[in-house]
Amino acid sequence: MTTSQEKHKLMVIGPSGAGKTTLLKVLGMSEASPCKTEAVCYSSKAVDTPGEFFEIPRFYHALITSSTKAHLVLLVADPTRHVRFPSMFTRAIRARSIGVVNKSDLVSEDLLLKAEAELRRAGVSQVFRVSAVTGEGLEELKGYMRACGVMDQPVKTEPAPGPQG
Ligand SMILES: Nc1nc2c(ncn2[C@@H]2O[C@H](COP(=O)(O)OP(=O)(O)OP(=O)(O)O)[C@@H](O)[C@H]2O)c(=O)[nH]1
Ligand SMILES: [Mg+2]
Repeated sequence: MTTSQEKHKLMVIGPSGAGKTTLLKVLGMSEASPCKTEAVCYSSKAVDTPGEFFEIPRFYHALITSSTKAHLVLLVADPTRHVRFPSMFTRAIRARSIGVVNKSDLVSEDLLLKAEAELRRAGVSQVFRVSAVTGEGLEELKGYMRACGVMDQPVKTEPAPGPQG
């Protein structure tokens, strides 16, 4: 049985080197160091997946099965390298999916648009542009994640009490 806590996981899927593990880390969803991800990796808040599982169709079943544990899937594209996304890939995924074009710090508008078009081909209707390195676009993405319940609301700090007496 899946508990509600297990269900509130963020999952990342996308080509090798797209920055999935780095993104999870900067979003505060994983402690893992961004080195090569070799297997599907579950943590308390996230499901990280190896790029090869997206690039080699015989591994799709592992992504589909793991997606049952996720509440939100980020389909991550790397605009520095053209990778074809399977048409309507998201139909097989068992959770809400959105697109993320990462590495927005590295490429021109033209390449960002191409990566976004690939994500839309894969079936996402919403795409965020971010850079896991500069932080660009991350606040918008976090806002979406909060609305989906996969990230806690920011803690409101009370104003410090004034001097007593
Ligand atoms: N410039 C730039 N580099 C990035 C960004 N995000 C990740 N990287 C770099 O891209 C490389 C790959 O990042 P990872 O997070 O390991 O990529 P991954 O998608 O998890 O790769 P696999 O585990 O092999 O599937 C690392 O050197 C990161 O520092 C980004 O937004 N901008
Ligand atoms: Mg990784």
